[in-house]
Amino acid sequence: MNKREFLKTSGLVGMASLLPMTSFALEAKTLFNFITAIYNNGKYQLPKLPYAFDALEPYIDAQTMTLHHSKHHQAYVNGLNNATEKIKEATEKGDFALIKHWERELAFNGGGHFLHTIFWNIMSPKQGNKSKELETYILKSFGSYDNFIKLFKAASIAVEGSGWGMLSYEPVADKLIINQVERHSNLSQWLTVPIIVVDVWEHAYYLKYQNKRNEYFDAFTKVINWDFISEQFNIVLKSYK
Ligand code: MN3
Repeated sequence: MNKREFLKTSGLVGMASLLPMTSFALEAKTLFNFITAIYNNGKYQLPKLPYAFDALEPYIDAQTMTLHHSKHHQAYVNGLNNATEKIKEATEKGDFALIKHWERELAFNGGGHFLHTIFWNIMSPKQGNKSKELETYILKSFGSYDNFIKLFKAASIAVEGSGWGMLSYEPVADKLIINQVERHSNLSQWLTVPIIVVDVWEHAYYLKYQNKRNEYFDAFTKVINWDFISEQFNIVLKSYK
């Protein structure tokens, strides 16, 4: 029985989703341990932020965090629930006339919901430390930490329009790679596991940084949560080896 099944059968799912994500994350040691916090009773739901809205000041301002979490992320959760419902209806009726539209909505809002949940967790006012394993993989994949940040920044600030910069584990060559993601779902490279994501949609930085996406990226690096990332990375490696 895995952690999720245990929580379900023991009736703890509802409780777990009410706990602040930090206290839940401390006891759960499974990949993306926030899954029960973002899906409950057949519905996707908005997780609580694992820290206060102003906790990332001065790098990420409280007003941006509040709008970003309670308006933008909530809209993706609503859109995902709606698309899921519409696809279920279409399947039951055998009417797939609008399937292209709903599949696009499903991918867009699902990507939005999952990526934002990772994003909140990979940031923290307390940066923590990179594990030895994560450092080894950064060196092996990019040559140095400095090269990794330079590549991550160059790719992230060059995303065309709205999207994300992403550090992923690529299990075929057993290394880390950087991807750009357009919107929430385009240009994805399947089989990879996202390790760090940076939101470069204007809503993530415009109030404080206006069009200076590069300055926002530099600020983002001051709030990266290395403890969380190292723990997730360790679980990813274990699950593939
Ligand atoms: Mn966003």
